[in-house]
Amino acid sequence: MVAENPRVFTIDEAGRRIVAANLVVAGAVLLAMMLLGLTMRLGQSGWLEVPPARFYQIMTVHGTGMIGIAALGGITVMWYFLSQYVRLSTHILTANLLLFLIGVVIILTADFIGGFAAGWTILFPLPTHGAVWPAEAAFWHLLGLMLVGAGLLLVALDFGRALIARYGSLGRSHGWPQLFGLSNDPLPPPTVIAGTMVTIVTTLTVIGGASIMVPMMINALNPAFTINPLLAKNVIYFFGHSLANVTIYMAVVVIYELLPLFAGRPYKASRIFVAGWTGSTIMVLIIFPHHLFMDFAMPQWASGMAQVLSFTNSFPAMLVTGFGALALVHRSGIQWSLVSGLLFLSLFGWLAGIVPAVIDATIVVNSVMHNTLWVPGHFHFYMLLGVIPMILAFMLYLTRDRLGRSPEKDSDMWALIVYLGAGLGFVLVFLYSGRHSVPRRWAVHWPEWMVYDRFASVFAALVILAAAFFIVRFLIGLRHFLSGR
Ligand code: HEM
Ligand SMILES: [Cu+2]
Repeated sequence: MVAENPRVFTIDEAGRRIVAANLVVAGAVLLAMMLLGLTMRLGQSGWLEVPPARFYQIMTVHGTGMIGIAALGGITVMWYFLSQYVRLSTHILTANLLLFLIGVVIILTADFIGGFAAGWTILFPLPTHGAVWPAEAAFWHLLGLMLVGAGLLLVALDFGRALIARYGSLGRSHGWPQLFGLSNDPLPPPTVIAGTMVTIVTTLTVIGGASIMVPMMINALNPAFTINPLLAKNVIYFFGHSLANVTIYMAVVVIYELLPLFAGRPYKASRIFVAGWTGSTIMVLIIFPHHLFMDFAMPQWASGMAQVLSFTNSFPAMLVTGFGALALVHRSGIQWSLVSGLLFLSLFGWLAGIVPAVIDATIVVNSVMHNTLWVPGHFHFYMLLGVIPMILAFMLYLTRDRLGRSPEKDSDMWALIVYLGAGLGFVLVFLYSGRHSVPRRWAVHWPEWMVYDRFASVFAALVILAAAFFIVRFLIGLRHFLSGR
């Protein structure tokens, strides 16, 4: 078995190849989806003619594709680091990529050719009663989603198998015996604890998603088979909220594993760390009713619980990660480079992005902000400035910024500054527009709103420039990684 806190990560050739393939696909899809995002902003700003039906197809592909690559990139980060502690299957990671690619082709066809445009949230009954597109398009879109989900489920089950083989149970690999004072053994490493959480949450989430998508697919083929829309909405948000969130918990291990390399100190788990992650494991799965505050048929206790838990949900894992990272680098003489810079950017994006999210999860605020651009504002904050920089940091680490590189060689820090500055500008425009009640998911904006949309378009173009720079650097360095040097 490999040492706890390894300073050098080992990976065999098959592993390197599939990790590289995953990241190439993630990088390419990320750029394509960003360009679709820019297209929407340009359409709203009146600078580009985007027919409304096309806008909603683009919106659906963009949202689905982005969550898809956040999951693909996140699970690759997790796989790479977790494989330092437990034996994972490269075949399963390969199967996941194939399922992902097949799913993407089906989704693109269903949306851009079939016309499906019900948004990434596929809320029933819109997908099958869209009127603008045939019900078969919904069937195929859902099938594509199921394939992507099946791939993730396979990887999560492989994680679970490997963790149980090494630690005996998921409770042990989560550090629970130590947390409850039942054992004095050393705690599992942070990545193993996080990997356990990801295993549990991903498995439940994907199964939950399938349990509503299958009935919806039947409904698409046979409208006589009906579904309770409120039940559907609950299950869909159990799936959608948890899946979008678990991508952060997958990718965050890049901080636990790489920051120590720059700071020259190990990142160790503690009982507080385990407690934090345990809190997040439970809460991330039960706070989805904060998406249903406007559904007055929901029991009041569900909304109350969701509001309270939304306040506390993200804090545990986030605080232990944030404080842990600060303690780690405090007076460590950390080496600044693109990778360590992106790691810090991602911490900032995650921590700061939670604030507008929590505000929106407050019932009195939600009743005003619910369908405004505040909502994309908060999730773009922690996705664009949190999860994506974690994945980019991992890409750059693998291919060029290996340890030992002196910081003055990084003449490319401009890309980091542009990404941060323009990314922040982009999400702040969303939030500001939301505060001024600009609705979300409107293809056509009033002229009064267009000035915001134009600022957002310029920021988006700059973010894409910086992201393209990171991804090209990654592609250029890929040979070194593949050859194992
Ligand atoms: C350059 C970067 C990006 C741009 C320009 C962009 C742009 C947009 C726009 C204009 C919308 C529609 C807003 C509206 O409702 O009017 C949107 C929605 C969305 N975006 Fe992005 N985005 C970017 C990055 C991301 C990232 C990194 C993620 C996640 C990893 C993401 C996930 C989503 C999701 C889930 C939706 C909601 C789709 C729906 O309503 O069904 N976006 N984005
Ligand atoms: Cu949520």
